[in-house]
Amino acid sequence: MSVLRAGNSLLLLIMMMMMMFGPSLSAPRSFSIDYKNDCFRKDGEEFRYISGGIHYYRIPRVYWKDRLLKMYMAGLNAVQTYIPWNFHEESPGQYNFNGDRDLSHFVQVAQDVGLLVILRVGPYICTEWDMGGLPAWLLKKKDIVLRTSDPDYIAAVDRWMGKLLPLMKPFLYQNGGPIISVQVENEYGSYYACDFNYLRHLTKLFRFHLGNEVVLFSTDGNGVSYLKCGTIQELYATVDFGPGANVTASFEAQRYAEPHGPLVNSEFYTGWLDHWGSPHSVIATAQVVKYLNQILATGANVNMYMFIGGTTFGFWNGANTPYAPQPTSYDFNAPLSEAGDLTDKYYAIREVISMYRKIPDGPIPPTTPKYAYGAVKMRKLQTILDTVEILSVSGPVKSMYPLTFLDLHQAFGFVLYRTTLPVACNTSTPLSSPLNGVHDRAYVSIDGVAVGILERNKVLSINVTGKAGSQLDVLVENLGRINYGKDINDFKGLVTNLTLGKNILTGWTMYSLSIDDAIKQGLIQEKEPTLSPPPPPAALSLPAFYRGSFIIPDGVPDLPQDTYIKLPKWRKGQIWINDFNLGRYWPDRGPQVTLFVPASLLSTAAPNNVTVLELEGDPCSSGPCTVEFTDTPILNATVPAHYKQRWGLFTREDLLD
Ligand code: 6DJ
Repeated sequence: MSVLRAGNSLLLLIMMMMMMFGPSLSAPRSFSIDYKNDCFRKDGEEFRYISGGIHYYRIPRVYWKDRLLKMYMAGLNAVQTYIPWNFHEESPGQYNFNGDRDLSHFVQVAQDVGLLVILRVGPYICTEWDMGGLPAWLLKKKDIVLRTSDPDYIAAVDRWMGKLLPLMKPFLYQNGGPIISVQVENEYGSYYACDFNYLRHLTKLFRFHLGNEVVLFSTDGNGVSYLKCGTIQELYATVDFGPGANVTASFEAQRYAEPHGPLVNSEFYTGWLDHWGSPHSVIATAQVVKYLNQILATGANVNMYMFIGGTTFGFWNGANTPYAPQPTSYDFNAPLSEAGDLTDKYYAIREVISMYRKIPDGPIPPTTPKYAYGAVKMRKLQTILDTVEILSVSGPVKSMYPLTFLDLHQAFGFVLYRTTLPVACNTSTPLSSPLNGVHDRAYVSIDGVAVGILERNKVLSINVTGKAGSQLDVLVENLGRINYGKDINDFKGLVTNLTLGKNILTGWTMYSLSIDDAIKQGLIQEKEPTLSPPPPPAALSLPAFYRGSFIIPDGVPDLPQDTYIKLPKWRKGQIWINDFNLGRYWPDRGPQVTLFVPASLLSTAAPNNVTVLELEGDPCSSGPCTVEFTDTPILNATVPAHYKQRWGLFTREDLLD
């Protein structure tokens, strides 16, 4: 009897301790690679992930939970995100993990929703993001060899990882968090450098900060030639490939680097990226589900790139070579649209997943409603030339030859280069960039009259006329740094001299323009009215600001809602909603016509300001002008025939049979 009672009390004690100390008394959490059985093991059990790509830096924070829940309800058990270094360390040593950049919060929300996390830390991440996520300030050492053992590059990487990885450590699976694996570098085997010491250094660095337990892996293309320079023994090698690839052959390629262990496709393409001036990429749902099914049937692990693409707000987009910048939308033709909408592709993928794992019970969060706020009347404010002193906080810098953005301590946006015509150009004289050094687009005016546009790789020369001593203004736009390949050291501005006829232009005054700050501080005003009548509409106008505002209507329930902005008569420029830099519009080039405006940018308490910097035309010169808020996105407009080009490996056709 007393033995029984003693037994009972022991049981009670154990139960109480379990309740008090929770999982710490149960078996430790573990996530590892089982080389014998070719699988992952989670807490000792065989485990396979079906994951989806989501980039927290492309979705407003308020929508993280909604998107993650939709992913969970599709049957995914994990999500994958990159971490863009340049988004968190815009200036050396100044870190930003607040608001939409609150990575820890994102990881926590994923865990709360029931998803594991695969972190792709880089430092290089590609992802159609400025310079593949590397901070442009690295280029201050002009001859830095990025993604190698270059000591200056390594020193910056070490500092960044010393900040980032300790932040992530508590979120590792074995420490109670959702992070099951961490990727080092990205498609390194596609990079020319092939510096194994660099990969080894990164691996040691990651181990130092994260410990020996976490699964570290690499991702490369699905061919031995890619894997050769992308893999080292200390990193588990995975591959990436989309619909149309030979699944068996692709995993055989992985087996070249990893004879044993789980099969992993780290990027299975559900869609594809766009470029300004090229047709919108679409990958048919039938193709996506056919190949997803094949991958799952082999027992492989998969991450769908992207499950939701989102939006590349502001100036953050990258570019491919030959120079082709990517648009603001990163919809990617993914199963959840840019705005998080449920699509047929979503349901079809869910259906396939349901053949392999139980889909959670419960409702899928519905598509968020969109609202057409309608036309907003815009009025012209000052031109860039009117505002240059206000916009250039640091004041003008003078130099014989043009300086780059970086020389002027400017990362993104616009710099105005000013000089005078050294000789009279009574007849048309070529103003040229003989070495193709306009990075990337320049809006040229003489004595305050727009005369032409120079563009990297496309327009290297325009003809101008003018008097000797006329003021020449060249507003240079950074259209996004190359994010893939050997040309990622992408300097911006006038990176080589301009010539006028046979003369090299000298004696430059340069203004770095802080437009984001000026808009925040309300510094851009309406132009003083002139007595002379407005000039007739010209083919080209001076880059100028425009503003309008609108009020969220009363009496409609659940406003504000998401919306899309469309600029039908406008040509190219940048949009700010209230103080937020929404992104570039360029309907002339296409294929993107509308920009996604999340409701979180809108206020019901005050009028909402729309500020537009239009670079080429003046839609207000020929009567009233408007922008329009609509409830339907347009991402697939026809692009002008002369801009259509094949981007080597970058078209969806390359992915399909
Ligand atoms: O890892 C890369 C992704 O970040 C792989 N990839 C995607 C994303 O950039 S283009 C789209 C690309 N790699 C370049 C090689 C394409 C054949």
